Amino acid sequence: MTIKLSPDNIRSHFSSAMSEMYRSEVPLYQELITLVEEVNNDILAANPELKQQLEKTGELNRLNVERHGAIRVGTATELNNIRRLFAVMGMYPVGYYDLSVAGLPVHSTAFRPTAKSSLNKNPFRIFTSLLRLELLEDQELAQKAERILNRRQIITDRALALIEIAEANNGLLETEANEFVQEALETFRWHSQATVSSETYQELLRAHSLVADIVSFRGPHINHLTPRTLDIDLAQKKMVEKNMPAKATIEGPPKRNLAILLRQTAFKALTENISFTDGINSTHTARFGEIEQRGSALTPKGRKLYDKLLNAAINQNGNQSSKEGPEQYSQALEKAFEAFPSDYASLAKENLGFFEYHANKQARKPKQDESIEALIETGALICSPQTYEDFLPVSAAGIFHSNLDSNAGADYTNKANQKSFEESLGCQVISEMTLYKEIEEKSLREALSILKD
Ligand code: OOG
Ligand code: NI
Repeated sequence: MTIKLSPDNIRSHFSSAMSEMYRSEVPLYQELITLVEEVNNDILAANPELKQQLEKTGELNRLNVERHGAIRVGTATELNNIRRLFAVMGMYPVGYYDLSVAGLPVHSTAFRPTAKSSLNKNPFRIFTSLLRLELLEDQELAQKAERILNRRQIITDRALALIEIAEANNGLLETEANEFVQEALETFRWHSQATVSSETYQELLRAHSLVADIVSFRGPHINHLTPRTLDIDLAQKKMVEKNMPAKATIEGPPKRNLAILLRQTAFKALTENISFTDGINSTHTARFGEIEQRGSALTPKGRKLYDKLLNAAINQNGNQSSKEGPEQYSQALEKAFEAFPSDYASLAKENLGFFEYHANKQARKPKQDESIEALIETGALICSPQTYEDFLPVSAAGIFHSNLDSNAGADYTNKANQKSFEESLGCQVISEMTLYKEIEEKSLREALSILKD
């Protein structure tokens, strides 16, 4: 048989294989999945309008399989190969995230599907960070770290061979794809045996705990997998009730009637036993659990307003971890976001959000020159908000920090370098704003042509 398995199908298989692996590696993750499923079922039962909206946008079916994860790689070659690996599953680098502003020696992108139909099939995303050894103060140690990294190969020989086959043949046959999923999984597996001595590990840890996590192991272990909840406040409450070590504050916008962008919370990294090459045993904290609630994607104008209000709340209150405490931060955040419209009509009118359009097939044909607004008004065109499919740098920094125990406050003051990141990656990152705009325009064109038929 020469039937190829589509990248969408390979991604679905991979996402469920990864979820299964993480479930067995981190049992608390399974508890989180169960908790989120319960919350989602309750919310859908109590909220038919939300259910209808998710049905309309095709998101209801993906809800129970929707996950994102994160990895951290050490070198340009690793990032480049990871890009090729994800491309086999239809995942492409979207967005550039500079985390140096938050004192983290990494910059990142998110590999994810880009077409609406692929997102709805399975929106599996991997937030991928590249270590920036050039930012470390101790350049001698940076060189040592580089030598260690250059010795490892994070993708198996067979996976690399299958990537080459996929590139040459424009896809994989089903048997090849099944093998690829198993081989690719190896890259993300946890290894409790470090590749360095305890002394080197301590040195790396002193430079930055992220450096120790990235350099000391055989590969970029998946450090969390995140299910999507429809009510993060309720899920957070349940996490606390179940004595999960939940983070004190929810990252992102405050709780509002109209969900925008992304809200996230996590349970803190587990302390796990590891052993070094000199036989000494110790512990390492890297892997954690996270949940997210997704809301409307914002236009550049909407995003600018979001950033302004978020910064106002942060500046007013120090930051979340300051002495002021999480309560005060929440209040400052809620107050600041009163300036953000809280209904979809205003979001659309003020050009703050991205939407998608569907034709109401029962509607009458549009009259000549009938405006979009009029078609929406009469119910011929149905306009739904697009879900935000990406990440937020300030939130990501908050998640990183909640899982790092030392020297998280290093000051690299704004060293964004998208160009160097793209050179390592081997291509440019895709602009998320362009994707949302294209989905909006295409859905409008299609809906209008259905109505006119
Ligand atoms: C990634 C942290 C960022 C998110 O959802 O924003 C993240 C990491 O810790 O490697 O996962
Ligand atoms: Ni995450």
